Parts: sequence; C-alpha cells; structure tokens
Amino acid sequence: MTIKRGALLVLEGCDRAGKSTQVQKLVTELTARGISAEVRRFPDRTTEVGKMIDKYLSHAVELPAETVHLLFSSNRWENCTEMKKAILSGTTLIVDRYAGSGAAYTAATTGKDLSWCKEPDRGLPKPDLVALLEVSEDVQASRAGWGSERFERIELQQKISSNLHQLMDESWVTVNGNDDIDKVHAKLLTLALSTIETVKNKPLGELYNSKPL
Ligand code: NYM
Ligand code: MG
Repeated sequence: MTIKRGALLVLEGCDRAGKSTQVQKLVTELTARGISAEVRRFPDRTTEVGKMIDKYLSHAVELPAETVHLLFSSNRWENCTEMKKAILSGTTLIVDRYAGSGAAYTAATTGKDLSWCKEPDRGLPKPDLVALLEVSEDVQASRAGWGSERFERIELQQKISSNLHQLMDESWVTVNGNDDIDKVHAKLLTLALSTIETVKNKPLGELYNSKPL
C-alpha cells in the first residue's frame, strides 16, 4: 500500500489578519479528527538565518532590502527538505505565511517588481492551497499588537494586500477574515479537508514551475 501524501496548506494575509490563530485552530481540529497535521511558520525564527531575520525585524540590525529578501527566501529553502519529507510521509502542513508574503512585502517596501521578488522562491514545494485572509482596514486597525516590528505599519498594508492579490493563481482562494473566529475557522476547515482529499494521490508541485517535483 502506498502512503497517501499530506497537503501543503498556506495561510497568507497582511499583519493582524488572524493567520496565526487560524493555523493553530486548524491543526488542533485536523488532529482531533485523526488527520496527521502540523504547524509551520515563516519566518522560522529558530534557525541561524531566522535569528538574523528576527534581529532585522526588531530593528536590532540594519541590512540592505535585497539581503533581507534573500534571507526570507533562504529561510524557506533551509526548511524545504524537512517539509517535503513530512508531506510525503502523510503529514499535512498548515503554514503561517510562505512565499506569497516574501514577494508581497518586499515589493511593497522597496517598489521592486513582483517578478524579481518571486524569483528566489522558484522551485520550492508548491502549496496545494493558499487561503488569503482578507480583512478591512478598520478590523485590522482594531486588533492588538501594532507597531513593534518593521513593516507593521497600517499604511503599508493596502499595498501588501494588493500585491498578494496579484500573486493569486488557481491554487489561491480568498477568505473573509472580518468574520468571527469560528466562522473563518469553519470555512478554512472545509477547504482544508477537501484539499487533503483531492491531493492525496497527486504529486507535490514546484512553486512558479509547472512540472511536478
Ligand atoms: N515577512 C514574512 C516578509 O517580509 N517576508 C517573508 O518572506 C515573510 C515570511 O515578516 N510583518 C514579514 C511579514 C511580517 C514579518 O512575520 C514577520 P510574522 O508573521 O508577524 O511573524
Ligand atoms: Mg507580525
């Protein structure tokens, strides 16, 4: 019997969209249903590259924008062998930000075009589904925790959101993040369950490339 692979599910969105809450709730619910599922998040601040990103985001160091962009991408590449292994052994990964954030944030903060920003992530495992959590500026502004890190500025968010929309392909869906937590969770759970079922016998794709890995 061949092992059915897990799915690579990504939540994207601006700061304060509710991604981390929803990622956690999804993994808890999938696990309760007997489905092997784990959280991953980017940036992964536990690695050496991640520690450098953390220092940059917390204003402890200054780095050129191009360097930071490549660090974020490199942080995904250093995790990709392990992620692929988990997925191919049957575990579904629910990922809090991925390459979408990489391109959308750098393009918004530097004015570089999206194709330049996407290039370093080409060939990473392709998400089977990217759920883009959309929140209104009012809801975003009302949520706690603004202001401590670089990029967490309300005036940047509209540009980031517009970039995220430009990155949408057939694997992306939008989800209304203004709804209450349980309603958003129910929507994401339905999407997750159907994606897990749909992809279990299909090869994992390569990001920004059409051939399977
Ligand atoms: N961010 C995140 C990027 O600029 N590029 C990336 O590739 C990723 C994954 O890091 N403001 C930004 C978006 C966030 C910041 O993420 C930290 P979080 O989810 O707040 O820990
Ligand atoms: Mg944040």
